[in-house]
Amino acid sequence: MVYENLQITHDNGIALVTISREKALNALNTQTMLELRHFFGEAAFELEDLKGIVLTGAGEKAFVAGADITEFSSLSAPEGMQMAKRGQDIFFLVERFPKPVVAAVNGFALGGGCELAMACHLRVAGEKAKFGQPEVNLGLIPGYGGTQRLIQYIGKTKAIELLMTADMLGAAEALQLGLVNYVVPAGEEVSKATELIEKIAAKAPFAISKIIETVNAYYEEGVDGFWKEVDAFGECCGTDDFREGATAFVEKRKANFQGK
Ligand code: CO8
Repeated sequence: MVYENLQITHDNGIALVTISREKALNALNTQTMLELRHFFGEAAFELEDLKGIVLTGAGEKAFVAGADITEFSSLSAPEGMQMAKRGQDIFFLVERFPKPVVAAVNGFALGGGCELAMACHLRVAGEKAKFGQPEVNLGLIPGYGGTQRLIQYIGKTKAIELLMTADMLGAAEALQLGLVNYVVPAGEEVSKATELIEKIAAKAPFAISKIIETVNAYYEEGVDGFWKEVDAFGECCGTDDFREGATAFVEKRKANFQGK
């Protein structure tokens, strides 16, 4: 697939995905959503020696200012359901991606943009970043998982307030509430996100994929996360990397994981 709205670079094992519709504050139109689906569902799996993915928005003003409002102003109820379900499925691809995905939030992360950042495993915010779910201003509610993930990150008390008032959170407050992992000076979001991926890349890749799977399991309806952990722990024990990690500890040296 030829991407119109995603710019992708792949250097030193780190894919930098930039959503590039700067004139519309990187709003997620249908084409962009299709490109995200293709990247996280197919293309990223083919990148050699991938350590992780940094997701950001073009320009200094926005990460993503939401779903593209010009595209959905006349949706019928069934069309709205279809669009929300399709978007949720795409964001699940992000959340379930087996390597770390870090959002580098360089400005507005609103509506679908906040939801996309929340689907990432980690979030680094620039000091000018702003987060919010302003859908009620449009007579809507979030449709790409925002009502669920916002509660997961910051708890019901503050989440329901933000969802009902459409108030925005600044970076410092987002950090204090646990919505983001780090706040950095504007312009340093991508380098901090890259640093986090490099740190994780020194660990055993299979174990990292199992961390993602088991943490996600906590929130999955009908899944026993404790049992999932038992299962995944056993799988890790069957890897060469586990033997290497344990041997390296005994030999007082740094482990050299091979991802096997
Ligand atoms: N969609 C389309 N265009 C947008 C969007 C958007 N979400 N946000 C900004 N733009 C466009 C503006 O229309 C403007 O275009 P133009 O220059 O052609 O007029 C350009 O980007 C610059 O924006 P502003 O001039 O408004 O810039 P300001 O600095 O004055 O304001 C804001 C910045 C505060 C970010 C403002 O643009 C804003 O409020 N944007 C909308 C934010 C919003 O409501 N987001 C939520 C959208 S709904 C959503 O995401 C639901 C997701 C789930 C959907 C489920 C399926 C139906």
